[in-house]
Amino acid sequence: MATSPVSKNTKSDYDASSIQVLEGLEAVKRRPGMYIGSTGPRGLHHLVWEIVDNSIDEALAGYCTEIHISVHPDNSVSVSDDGRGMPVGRMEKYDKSATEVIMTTLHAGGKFDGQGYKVSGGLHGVGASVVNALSEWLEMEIRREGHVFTQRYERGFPQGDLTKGRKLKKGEGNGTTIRFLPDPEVFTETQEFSFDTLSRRFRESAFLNKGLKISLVDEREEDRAVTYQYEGGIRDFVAHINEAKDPVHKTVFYLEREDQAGDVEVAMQWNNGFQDSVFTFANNINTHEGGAHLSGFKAALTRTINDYARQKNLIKEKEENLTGDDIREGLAAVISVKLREPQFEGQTKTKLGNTEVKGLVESSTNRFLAEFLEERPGEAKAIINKALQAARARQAARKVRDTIRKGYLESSTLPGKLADCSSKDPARSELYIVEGDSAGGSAKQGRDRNFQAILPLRGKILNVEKANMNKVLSNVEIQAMISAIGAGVGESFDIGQCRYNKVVLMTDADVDGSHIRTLVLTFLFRNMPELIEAGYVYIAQPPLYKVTHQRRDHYVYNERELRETLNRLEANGNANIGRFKGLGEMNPIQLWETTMNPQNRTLLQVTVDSAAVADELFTALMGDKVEPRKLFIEANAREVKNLDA
Ligand code: 1YM
Repeated sequence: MATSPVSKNTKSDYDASSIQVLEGLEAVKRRPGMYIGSTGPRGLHHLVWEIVDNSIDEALAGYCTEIHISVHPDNSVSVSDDGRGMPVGRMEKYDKSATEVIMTTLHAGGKFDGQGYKVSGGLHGVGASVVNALSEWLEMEIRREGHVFTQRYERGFPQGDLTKGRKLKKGEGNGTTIRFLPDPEVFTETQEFSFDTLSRRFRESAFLNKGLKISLVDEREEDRAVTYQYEGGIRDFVAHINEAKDPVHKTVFYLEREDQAGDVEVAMQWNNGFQDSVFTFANNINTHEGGAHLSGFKAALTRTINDYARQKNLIKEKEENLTGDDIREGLAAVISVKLREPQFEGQTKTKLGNTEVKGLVESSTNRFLAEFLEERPGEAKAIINKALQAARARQAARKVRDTIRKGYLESSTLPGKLADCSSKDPARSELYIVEGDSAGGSAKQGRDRNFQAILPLRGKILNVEKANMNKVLSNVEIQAMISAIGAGVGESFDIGQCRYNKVVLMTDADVDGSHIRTLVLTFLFRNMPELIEAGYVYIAQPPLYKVTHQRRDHYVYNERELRETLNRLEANGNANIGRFKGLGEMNPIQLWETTMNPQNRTLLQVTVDSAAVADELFTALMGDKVEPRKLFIEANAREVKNLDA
């Protein structure tokens, strides 16, 4: 919002600002990706985040308690809140209502008074006008000053002024409702809103804004509705993360501190797993790259736990201190700060730069955690024991790792089962990780040995969610993968050393195959996340059926294609349909033609959108509690497929 003093309303001023408005929204239409990241599914959902963020800002300012979102059958979305209602007064400088200025001016999200926190301003944070520009139509309803105000836009152009309509009924409170239809000329592929994507984000927002009620209704399907409201805020978030795990102590640690510099909230609880799940947020934005709040938290955690353990003689005088990694093993934690002027840095602008926040988080965590431990000696002991166990396992793992490094990495011996390619150029080279020796044999014969390497895995690899590092690194199949990829593992992983820029998982198209694939993906996600982030990990798509018709073979990859192929061939029962039970059933030539030949194959690239989502997914799939896992697979079958994609 232009907060500069209102200048004299001369005719030329009016023209100038009108032209600016037009140019602004035109720029958005010309290059939508610059403003919302993409015109794919992410950009589409971004439109909703942009509008809902305005409602959340209103909640942060203390005026809004409920947000309701509906997805309508025509793929339009409405967002409604019970805040003050967007300002409706006339703005002299623009000769327009404030509403229209907000809806047609880029970055007009700023607060009039410069007070309070804002969600927007993070990753994209471009304001409602961008949504307006990219919507075929958008309708506003503002309940404020005793009346209902309405206005409609088409592709960002107002269709008439903001109109003051009927009086508010008794009991009808203030608020804002925006309904919009994403412009099909911008979001070209048929794109629909995903209930799962929307609901997951709203649940996260509800966790991060204690007490705020967010409900979502999907009118496209019956009975698809959720409501989130958490009186415990991020305390409930941590409990949710640990839902599928076994906590090692009862009470979720929680602190809240309001300070001149900003508000801090920390919640944590240890579980008996081996990974840490520490999520950080600044003004509700997920700071994937960490930053000042995370550094402050880590420093305080390491120091306070060590101090306590020494004071209670749980670490002996001549023993080493526990490391940060030891202490964070099995830790589920959420750190959320709210700042007046957050500085976002880093490659993806998700690293918090405000240096003053480190001390703030550090001192509050030190103090509250020391008290927490003093007051609950039983829980404190369980936490320290968990870290001591981690320390022992880590020392053992270090020995194993040294052996691996000496044995494989340093002398650059490759595993015996690997049929390497002749190319030494990682950019050209591909590693196929193949399920079973027989499929491995076909792949070895069928491949193009110039640039395709084959590593067969025997049976199931170890489930890394259920084993500590020591065991993981002692597993032969895992050792073979690590040394074939050649870039090390864990903290010492170096993507620059990676011997292949494509690592392709090729498993049977059945339940066992998908289980093995999940196991390998879990291992990679936990121990070489950079490999996935770099986009080096792929999934091969072997065909499900071979349709033979008039002596020609047609390979088919799913049931829908099977029906289509049969229709197309007008086979009328004259075709022979063979189902491939596994990769091993294909001869080398078939395997090459259908699954490995770059000319014909489809590879699905593995991407992990949000670390928190991925973490939840892997824990639910691979953790040891059966019930949540079953539920999760049922509820997220589509997402699991997306994750693979
Ligand atoms: C469904 C979307 O946009 N709600 C909303 C937006 C605003 C206000 C209240 C608001 C803010 C302020 C004062 C203030 C906005 N105001 C602005 C601007 N819901 C939705 N609810 N009064 C009302 O921040 O001071 C932008 S959005 F620019 F006026 F501040």
